[in-house]
Amino acid sequence: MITFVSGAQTRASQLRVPRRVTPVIGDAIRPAGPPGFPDPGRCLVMGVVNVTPDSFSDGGTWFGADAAVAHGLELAGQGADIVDVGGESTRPGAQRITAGEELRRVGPVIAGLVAAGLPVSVDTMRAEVAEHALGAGARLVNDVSGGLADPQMPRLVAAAGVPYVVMHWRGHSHTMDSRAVYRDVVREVAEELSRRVDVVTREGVAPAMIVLDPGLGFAKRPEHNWALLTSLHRISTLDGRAAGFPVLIGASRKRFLGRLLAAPDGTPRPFVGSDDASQAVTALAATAGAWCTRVHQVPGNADAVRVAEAWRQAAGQARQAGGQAEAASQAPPGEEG
Ligand code: PMM
Repeated sequence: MITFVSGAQTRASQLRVPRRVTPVIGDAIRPAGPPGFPDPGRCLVMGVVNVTPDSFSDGGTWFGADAAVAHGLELAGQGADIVDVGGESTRPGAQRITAGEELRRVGPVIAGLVAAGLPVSVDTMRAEVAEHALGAGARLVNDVSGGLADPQMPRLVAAAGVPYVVMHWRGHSHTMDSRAVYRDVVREVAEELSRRVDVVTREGVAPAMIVLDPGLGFAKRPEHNWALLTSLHRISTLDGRAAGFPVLIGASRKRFLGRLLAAPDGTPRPFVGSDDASQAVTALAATAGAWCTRVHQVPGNADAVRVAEAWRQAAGQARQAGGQAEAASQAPPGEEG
């Protein structure tokens, strides 16, 4: 659109072509994280320690307590800001284990990592397991069911006053693939997460303690995961219902990456071969303002979040410079410069 400045005679210098402020990729707001965790001014890296014989990506590798503690220490040494310890596999089709077995798996590992001074989170859907883990020094509860699997969980987390990852979830692993049906995945995930936020806050969880997670791969087909990844701001704000919660992303080694990288005959890439793609997702999600990325391989992701932060800062400066140029171009003649 061309705007003519006032005056009967129009000279070329009086033609005002409003400059469009170029959209800058990477200047999305990153809401502050919950208290009790470092804020290094970038997306955090959560390193995964699965103490399970059957997790999708690394089941069995760190099953013994000593091996699991050593692995957690290694991840922290490589740059993980948080170490996430889980004892129950959530891979599609997985059957549940007892709370006793879950505790037997994670208890000594959490104790060992806390003793070494690491910030530890517990990946569990059970209040009983979370309670023991918090007693052993875990600082965050990562509940992939967002409080749906165990209704006692929100009250326990509220009483403990720790941060709570509320992930989007539609049911246990043996049913989740059949529940991956959406008309508008971003709208529905935001809506369902919003209902969970209502429930957990009613149970006493402080909003400042809540971290949201779209639950990539949990009742999601590949196209659903991609749609969610490109709409982190709508997840963070619950599609306009909230000012913005911090968001955690768990894309690492998920099936949708293996499918993206499939061989020409359609055979999905084995998950260990998708670590580079996981890092690419980390870089993009961190650039879009994610608070934390949950990953199995730390070094490349620790680099990726730093690249993303440099990008975000440059994007912020570019946006500012664009805004100043825009203001100057809108100023009446003679006031420029
Ligand atoms: N994914 C898995 C396990 N825990 N927690 C959160 N918050 N987000 C996730 O996406 C998530 C999770 C499953 O992955 P794994 O069993 O391969 O670690």
